[in-house]
Order: sequence, then structure tokens, then C-alpha cells
Amino acid sequence: MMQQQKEKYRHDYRATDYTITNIHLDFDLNADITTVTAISTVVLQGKAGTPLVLNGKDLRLINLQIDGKEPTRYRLEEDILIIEELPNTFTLTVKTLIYPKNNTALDGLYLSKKTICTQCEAEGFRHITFYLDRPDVLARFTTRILADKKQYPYLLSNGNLVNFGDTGEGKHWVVWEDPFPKPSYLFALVAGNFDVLQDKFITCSGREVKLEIFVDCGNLERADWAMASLKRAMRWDETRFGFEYDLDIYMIVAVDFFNMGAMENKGLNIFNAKYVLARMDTATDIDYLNIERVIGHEYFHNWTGNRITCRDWFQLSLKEGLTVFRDQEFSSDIGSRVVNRINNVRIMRSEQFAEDASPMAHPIRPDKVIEINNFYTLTVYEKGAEVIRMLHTLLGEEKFQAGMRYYVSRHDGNAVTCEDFLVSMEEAVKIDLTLFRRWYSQSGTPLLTVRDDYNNTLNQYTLYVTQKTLPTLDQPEKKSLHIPLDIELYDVHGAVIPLQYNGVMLNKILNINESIQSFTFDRVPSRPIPSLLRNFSAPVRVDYPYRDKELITLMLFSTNDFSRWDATQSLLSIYVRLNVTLYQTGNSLNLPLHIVDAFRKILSNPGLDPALVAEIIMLPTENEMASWFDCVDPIAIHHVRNVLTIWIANELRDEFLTVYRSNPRGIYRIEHRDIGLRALRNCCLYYLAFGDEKLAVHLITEQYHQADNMTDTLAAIVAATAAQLPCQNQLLTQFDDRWYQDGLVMDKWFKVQATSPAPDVLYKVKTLLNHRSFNLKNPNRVRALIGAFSSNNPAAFHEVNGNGYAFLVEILTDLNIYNPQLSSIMVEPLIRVKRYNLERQKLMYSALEDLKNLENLSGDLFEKVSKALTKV
Ligand code: B3K
Ligand code: ZN
Repeated sequence: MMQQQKEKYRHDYRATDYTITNIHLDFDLNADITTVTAISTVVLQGKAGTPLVLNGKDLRLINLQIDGKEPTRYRLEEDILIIEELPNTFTLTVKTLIYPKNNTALDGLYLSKKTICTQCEAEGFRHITFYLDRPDVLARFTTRILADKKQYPYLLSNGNLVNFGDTGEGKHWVVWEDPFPKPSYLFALVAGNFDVLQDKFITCSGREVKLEIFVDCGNLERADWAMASLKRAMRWDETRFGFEYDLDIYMIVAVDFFNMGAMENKGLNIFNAKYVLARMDTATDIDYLNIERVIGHEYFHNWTGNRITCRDWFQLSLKEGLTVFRDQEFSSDIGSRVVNRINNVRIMRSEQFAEDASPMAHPIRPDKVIEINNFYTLTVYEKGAEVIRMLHTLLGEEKFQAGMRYYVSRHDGNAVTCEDFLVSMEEAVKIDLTLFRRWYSQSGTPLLTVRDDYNNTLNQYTLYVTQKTLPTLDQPEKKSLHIPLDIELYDVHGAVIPLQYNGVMLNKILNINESIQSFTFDRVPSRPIPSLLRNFSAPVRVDYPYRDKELITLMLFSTNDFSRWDATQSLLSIYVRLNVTLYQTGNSLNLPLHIVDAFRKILSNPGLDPALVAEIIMLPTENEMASWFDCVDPIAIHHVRNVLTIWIANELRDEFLTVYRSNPRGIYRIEHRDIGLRALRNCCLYYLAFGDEKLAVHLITEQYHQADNMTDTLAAIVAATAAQLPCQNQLLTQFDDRWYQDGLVMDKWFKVQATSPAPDVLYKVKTLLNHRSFNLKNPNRVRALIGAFSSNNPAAFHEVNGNGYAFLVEILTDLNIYNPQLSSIMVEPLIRVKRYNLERQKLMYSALEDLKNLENLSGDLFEKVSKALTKV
């Protein structure tokens, strides 16, 4: 049954009455039962005589002492321990029992296969001991671990190893000391048996840092790329941000069971193995780049997150938005800026915009929360990064970095707020961010409506810009925001027209800060084509009535590669929307030849980066197309995308074949040029799969068998499945036989089948739940099979018989019990009810009602389900 779960409000923040300055943790480690003794120095900082309220969940309290004696007054309530009549400073000793093996939620101390590890963000530490488990309590940690030597030869925690020894009886112990005060969410412990990749890094000031990556035995050869990425990240952070690493050791441990990507624990990152392990035959180019990005992200948290942390969890974007911005810049500086930008924008438009319009809409700094784990969202992370990016655009690199330096000098070692960050920026570079601040408090996606007027007598051109943000479930009223709008003007031949007025050259960034504004340019010789929101200069939608010809000019001649891609998206959106209507009204589709002609020109332009060509000519996913509609018809979109694919495949068959054959495979290297060539060739193969069947089967089978790397292997299988070629089953079986023991590789195999256009895909997905490589307890497997089906196969998931929804409810019924965080991630496609027509809405509401009535509904699911069921 739906319980009443309480919302917490940002405005209710209060500092704690007590703080903890030091904690000594002692673990007598065992997978079944672990004894934790925590000895903390507690200091009063509020009113004397106030009770101490500690958080603790699923703990068995064995012993409690204040200065060595049992306290006179204390009581245990649900999830808290209250101790009264306390001195102003005292030593608190808490002994608890915990059960790692039973911890299927993977929150706190748990067992991942044979490794014991922790996940403490956001509130996992309270599953380990009673504590002030909140980010504004910063303590020095020492950790002693005692465990069986054979099972757990490696015993790790944060900071430096200061002591170790044997107790005899097959047990050994270690003591780790972290010199940096930290909040409990950054605590980590790992015990297990590993192969270790060792290296070192000399920092800019000449200090040597030991680097260690711990992987399952036998996986050492798959850790090289992660190590190389770590060293690149460390160097980049010194060069671009001036941030040097601060401990003498940096460790990364890869585990198989992990709810998210990775965790930035001080000195001891714990990673989902997916973001560490790579070998050319097991990982795709995209996997390699993701590993580099996530390794970078967690490393960058050392300054933006660990040294300066969040005062409370409402401030999460303080560390996450900023750190995503930093990892995006890292990937762009060392790889392809345009490809990175395109991929970030794809996610913003297809995923974050959908979240911003969903029942879970929230500002990047949320105001109210039931379960904080529900707010590790695309809004807090990706939109948060876009907000930092806008600030960067407005200030420029130099001033932005000056602001960063000032922020760090003021707040190093503290737990602070987004407001503190903004004030630092304002003070450092003397800028007023009053209006800009609204990005932190307003949810929803603004729409910029742009209209124009050309006066050919005066050679003047005027842009009229209005901004409007529609109400969201959390906020009915919206205000105007400060939106940097990056523009350029082109003539019909594709030449840039300089921006000027009255003899003054104008900035390409227009400051939109009112609901209606106009901008006039003179010396504009002819009616120009505006290139709007270049580089996606703000997380907004733009409406401008482009004609096809204008978009094609931008596609072919824009000086900015991002704009070439973006113009293609706009052009496709016109025809996808038109054809969906034609399909829905039973008319034949309209397939415009000028799109194919433009694609042909792009394909045959040798001056273009192959990676960009691939981004341009590969049709957007069905989810990306869905973002172009107010009411989404997944079946119609699927049909239109399929017809467009076949049509382009036939029209450009010769060109695809030529490009496919003219880019022979060479030695496998992870370098931008090679990655781009592979992407382009595999994009051609995808289209060829929809052409002549005999040729397609030949090319795909040949590529599958000749490939020496997973990028090409997988591309062959993806193409065969997408086009439903007769060779698909054979290839899938061969892949299964080769890789069934390797979960990470099999995730690709599960995903391909879960996103198949086959009419019986749901039946297939259900069958795969029993596959030898599947495990409902492993979050990676669940995402690869069930997540891919419900999120990436919209036509199947949203079939109007409601079977997709019923299937998800069945799975969530189990997941809700043993892994609430995962269940809450998986429910997302079901809560976006309002995007669909009434027939689907009815089915979705009924599925949500079933979830609402679950016994023991977790707070995680409750928050989303109850919001989705709120009628407005
Ligand atoms: N900070 C972690 C995420 C923790 C999620 C907790 N549910 C990883 C990251 O953003 O770097
Ligand atoms: Zn992060």
C-alpha cells in the first residue's frame, strides 16, 4: 500500500547541534555478519543540552557508550538513535552488526560477487553505523579492517595505509588514515582478491602519486585504458584548471554489482566494472570513450565535490553540474569537441527535456525531495552542466577560471551551497548574476520563439525573440531567464554576414533576458539565414520557421560543425512530423529528394570529419524523434523512421557501398580519426542492411567474422537485427557461444535483442530473463535487457495492448523489494504519462495504480508513482 512518505524542503536546512571531528572505524569483516565499532569525537556547536540525533538503518545495536559509559537516556526510533543529557564534548562509541550478504539494495556495505565493498552516497553510511550522516559534517577518518587473509588479501579504505599486520588464525588487519576531513558519503571500504595494475603519476609540483587499479583476477589486460585515462585526467586538471592531486595514492576498484557508474570516494574510487574494463575485442569505441569520461569525472570530483563539498543534498548540482561540465571539457579537449557537443545535446533534447516536462520536473537545485537518490538526474547533472556552460560562455575562459580559483580559495575544506558558488563568481569577476540565478530555481525548458524581418531599403535585419517556459507539475508560475543566444547570419550562398549596427561590430552572443526583445543588424546585403543557438548555447528549444532550402544551406556551408548537424536535425524534424501525420491519417508518406541530395553532398565532401558525417547522416533515434512531438505516437514514429531509413538506403546505395569499401580497416587504435572512420563505415553498413538483402547478408556476415574489435562486431549484429536479416539469429548464437561467461559483453547482446523491431520482442525479452548470462540482481544486466526494452524500444513498450507496461510492473514488483534505487530508475518510462494519447494514458495509469498498491512500496518508487498519479 502507498505509505505517506515525508517531503523534505531545502528551506528547512539547519546546521547540526553537534559535529564530529574524528571517527575511528573498526570493521571485523565477514560477508555474513560484520561487526562495526565506531569511536567518534563529538563536539557541541549548537545549544547545550540538546539531544544528539544519529541516523542509522537496518543496524543491530550491540553497544553504546558516552565517554566509556552507557548513556543514561537514549532511545531507538525508526531510523534514528536519540541520546540525551550529553556533555559538550565527548567520545561516542557505537558497536553495530550488519549483514553484507543480505544487502541486495547495494547501498552501504554489501557483497559484489566475492568482493565486499561500500556505496555511501547519498545516505549509505547510515547502513554501516549510527552517525550524523549528512554532507556538512566533516570528520577525519581512520579505518581498521580485520578479515580473513585468504578470501580478502586486499583490504582498502580512504587515505594512506599507516599500519598492517597478522593476527594469526588466518586473519590480517590494516589501518588506513585519511588526512582530509570528509563527509560520511565519501567513506569507502573494499575487501577482496584482485589483480592490480600499478603505475605512478608525477604531479605538477613534482610529487609522486601511486596509482592502482584493482580488477577481478584475470582481467589485468583490460585495465590499461582506464589507467591511461586516469593519467590524462590528472594532467588535464592541472593544465586547464590548475588542480593538483593531494594524496600519495589514488585507487580505483572495479566491481560487478553497482547501482550507478562510479563513486568518487576520497582516494578510493569504486567503479562499475563497465567503466573500467576494456579490451579491443570486448569494448566498443563508445565504451572506451565512456571509460575515459567517467574516470575523468570521478577524478575531477576530488576538487569539485570532495575538497569542496555540498552543504546539503539539495545542493547536489554544486558538485555534479560543475563536474559534468569539467568532464565534458576534458573529453572535448582531448577528443572531438563537436562529437562530444552533439552527443551531450542529443541527451539534453531527448532525455533531459522529457524529464523537465515529466511529473519529476525539478530545478537543478531541487526545493523538495522525498528520496534523495531520485535526484541524481539528468536535470541535476546534465542541465546543471549546461548552466555552468552558460556561465562559461558569458564570462569567457579566463574570467571563468579566475572565478574558479576564487571559489576554491574561499571554500576549500568546506561544505557549501550553489549560492556560495555564484557569489564567488560574482565577486571574483565583478558580474551581477541576479537574473542568471533563476536557472537554479526554475524547472522546465524555455521555448524561444524567433521571428525576423528584413528591410531591403535600409539593408537592416531584425530578430524578434520571445521566451516562454510552460508550467511544470512542481511550479505553475515561470519567470524570464537570462539566456545566451549564440547566432550567426548567412547569405544564400552560405557566406557569413558580419553582425554590426551603426558601424559597431556586435557580439555573436545575444543576451535574452526579457520576455520579448528585438535585435537589429545593419549592412545586411540580402535577407539572411539565421543560424540560431549555435553550439546549443542554452538548454532551450527554439522555434523559427525555416524553409528547407535555408536549412540545407546551413547543413552544407555553416562555419560551425555543430550547426551543420543541428540544421540536419531541424530539417529531419520537419519531415518526420509531416510524415507521422500522413501515416496517422492513412496517407502515403512524403519523401523529399532534396534531403537525399544534401546527404549525398555531405557523404562525398572529403573535407568533412568522418565522425561528423556519421553524426549527420545517421537518423536520430526514435526517442530523439519523440522529442519533436507534444503527443508522442511511438508506433507512427517507428514506422516513419523505418521508411525513411529504407528510402535513404535505396537512394544512396552506391554511395554507401563506396564509402564502406573505401575505408578499409587498419590496425585498431582509439584515436579520433579512426573512431570516426569506423563510425562512418558502420553507419554505411547500417543503411546497406536495409538495401539488397543478399548483399547485406554477405557484407554483415563478412564483417562479423573478420572483425578484430567489438565496435565492428557489434555494428554487424546491430545492423542485422535492425533490418531483421535472415543471418541475425546465427550471428546472435555465435556471439552467445563466444561470450556467455562475460556479463559486460553480454549486455550488448541483451540490448540488441531488447531493442529489436521483431514483432515478438516482448516474448523474446521474457525468455531472456532465463538466459544463463542473465541475473536480475545485477543492475547492469537489468538495464541492458529490461531498461533497453522499456526505454529504447518505445514502439514495443508502448504497444496499445498494455503488455509492455504489465511486464514492467511485474519486474518492478520484485525490484522494489530488493533494490529500490534500481526500481526507481526503471520506472521512468512509465511515469511520463502525459506524453501519450488518452488510450495509452489509461493503460499507464492503471499500471501505476498497480505499483501504488504494492506492499512495502519503497520511498524511491513512491515518490515517482505518486507524482505521476497526481491529477492536475
Ligand atoms: N556521486 C556519484 C553518484 C552517487 C549516486 C547515489 N545514488 C557518482 C558521480 O556522480 O560521480
Ligand atoms: Zn559526479
